[in-house]
Amino acid sequence: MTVLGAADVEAAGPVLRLETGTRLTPLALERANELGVRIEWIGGAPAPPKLAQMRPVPGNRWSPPTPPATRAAADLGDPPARSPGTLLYRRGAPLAPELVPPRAATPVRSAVIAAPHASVTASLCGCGGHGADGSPRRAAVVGAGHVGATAALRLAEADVFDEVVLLDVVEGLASGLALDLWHSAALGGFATRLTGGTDYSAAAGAEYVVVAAGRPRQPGMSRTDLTAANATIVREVASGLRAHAPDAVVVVITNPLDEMTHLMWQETGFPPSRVLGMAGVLDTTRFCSLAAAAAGVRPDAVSALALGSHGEEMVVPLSQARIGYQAIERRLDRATLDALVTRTRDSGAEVVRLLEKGSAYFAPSAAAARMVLAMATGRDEVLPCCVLADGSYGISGVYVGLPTMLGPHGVAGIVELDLTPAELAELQRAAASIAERIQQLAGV
Ligand code: TXD
Repeated sequence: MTVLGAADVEAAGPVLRLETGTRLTPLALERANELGVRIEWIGGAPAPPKLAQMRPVPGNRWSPPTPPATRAAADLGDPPARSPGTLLYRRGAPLAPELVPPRAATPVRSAVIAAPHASVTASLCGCGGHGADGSPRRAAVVGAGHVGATAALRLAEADVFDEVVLLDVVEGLASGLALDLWHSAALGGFATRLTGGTDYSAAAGAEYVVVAAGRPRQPGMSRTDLTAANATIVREVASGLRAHAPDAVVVVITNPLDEMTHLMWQETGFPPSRVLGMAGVLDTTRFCSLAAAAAGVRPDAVSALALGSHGEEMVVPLSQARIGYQAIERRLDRATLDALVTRTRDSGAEVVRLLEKGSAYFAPSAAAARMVLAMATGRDEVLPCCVLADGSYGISGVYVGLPTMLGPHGVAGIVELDLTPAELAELQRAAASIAERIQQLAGV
């Protein structure tokens, strides 16, 4: 197989003709995009990549496109629009085109201002709101505690929604915090209106709901110690969402994450593509930061993903991790890597121990906001999310952390990476443990 680099692209002129079987490095693709070099395949387009296969979720609107025979360089990878999250791949590295679903009909910013039903907030400030039908774009966050309030602020600061609604059982808490957060809008430069309350009817029409209601860990507690208390809360929240936000995509944060996400799916009765959990994005960013410190590079130069469960059975497949374009296993020795994975797994407890009261919330809220914004802006990102396994990786019927293509309506597909047999076995063991714990939920 011939592999061409950026220098070959630079020397090619306006058109680069490639024999089938020739590969371009990601940098070469980037360079082709930058220079506007058109790429033509002699004898047909390349076969889909062996590295990863993607399964569409049943009932989802997306299905994998057939690769065209001739593809312009821009179609091979327009970095900002098509790259998956920097958590998984180096910033701007193009996702293999065969894995990229067609861009969803996401409303563009200019549609906001032109929208006939533009709310005062949006029309005054031009925030990126309004759905395809011109209705205001709304997100909700249930649980106005540390994670919830911070997530609401992060969502507002992104200036994508017309309104972010914060809900909590404690009278006055959500409305007080929402008012306080909204008072920062002029300084923060966002137009999203923050409102708060106790009544789920305020979440009506929300496209996305982040659920951060529930007890956090205290020092010495495991995540599963929270199961009974938080299962009651999740059931209550699910009933509110079923009644008032039946079309929302729900992002669960409440611990124990895998079990609570499964419970939310069961209790809402929503399709699995609209119920997902946040843990992998957090665990991944923790690993990236720790690995970056060990390697002496920027955290966003590290690409990796944390799968499996949010806890003891977290799986960080090192075969998929990179620093820049170099396999992480070639950059850091085995002992260092093992120590990094262990520390990542224990990071939540490490923060809990230091805080002495409550658990982490800055990184968790950033992770939740990242998931919501990936969906809301139609960035076609692949992020590690807790999703209902569909047979990929030989796992089905259980919520577990897997690489997930996110679309505007939730889970667009699960990406199957070429894991080593040991990594695959570890992932399957994690799923089996989660399945056992889910069985026990029925009695809680
Ligand atoms: O990676 C992850 N998924 C996590 C999970 C990372 C960090 C925190 N994680 C979990 O999120 C944590 O173990 C908890 O289960 C939740 C929320 O953590 P947070 O630190 O925000 O807890 P707080 O500050 O105690 O806030 C919880 C809020 C509080 O204001 C309660 O009044 C509210 O939840 N609450 C409710 N709101 C609405 N409806 C109901 N029924 C309800 N019950 C409690």
